[in-house]
Amino acid sequence: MLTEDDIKAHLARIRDDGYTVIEQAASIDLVEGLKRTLERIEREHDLGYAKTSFEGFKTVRINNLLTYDDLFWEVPLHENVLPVVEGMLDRECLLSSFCSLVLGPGQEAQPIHEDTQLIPLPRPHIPITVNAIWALSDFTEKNGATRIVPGSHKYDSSPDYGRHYETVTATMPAGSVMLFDSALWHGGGANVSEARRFAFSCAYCWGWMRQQENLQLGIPRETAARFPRRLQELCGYSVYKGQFGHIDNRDPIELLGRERGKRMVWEATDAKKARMAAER
Ligand SMILES: O=C(O)CCC(=O)C(=O)O
Repeated sequence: MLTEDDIKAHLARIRDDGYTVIEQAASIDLVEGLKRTLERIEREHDLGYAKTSFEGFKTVRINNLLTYDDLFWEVPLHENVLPVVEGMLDRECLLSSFCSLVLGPGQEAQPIHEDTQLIPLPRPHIPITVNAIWALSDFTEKNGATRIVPGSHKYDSSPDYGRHYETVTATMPAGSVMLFDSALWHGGGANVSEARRFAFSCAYCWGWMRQQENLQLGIPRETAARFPRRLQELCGYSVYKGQFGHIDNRDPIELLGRERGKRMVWEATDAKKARMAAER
């Protein structure tokens, strides 16, 4: 488990270089279980390659992963990853998207991009989304390890789509997780090996932002009701600062049969005023 000092060191690296690698974040047992589960789901649901060049014509991507198997619930909540994300954003952050990225042999390199470039904010800006790339296979030069441009999260522009850039390859052993500020320029590598490259992308955003995947509508209510409370909150059954995300002044987590979390901000303000008056 990460210590406070580990968390600080990872946060400093992300601030300075745009990324950090958490080695041995996940146990080999968990990694093997996740890979087996992905393979079974691909078979059972007859899932094939993606249909766009960005997603990869030789890549299998499964979106809305939390609906497929309870084992996947461990990923967004992982104790060696989530505390670093919470340190970059805050504890009221949200899961933005969670999908598998399984690159088959012959997959070409993905164009260099950044994940928030469609958001009309001047660059550079504060981190608004954090992506965790989970290596479920060893990530190598040959099998399509993610390529990154270190420090590019500080650039004042996004990359030109389809242009060639000098990159560093994020090679890392299976079980490692690369966490990066989503403004970092990056892209999947080319898989020129004979084997598939298994990975997840698990991205988080601020609680005041729109998530990339609509998890409240995409995950059946009865599935979300079985999640641990923290995962429910991450999926949007929560209210940011007691203001954003409420339903008629109620916390959406009540829809899952839970006690509400924090009070709404306006109620909390009155309660604070009353408390201060009573103390006078
Ligand atoms: O597959 C990878 O290594 C990176 C994928 C990626 O950056 C994306 O799909 O946005």
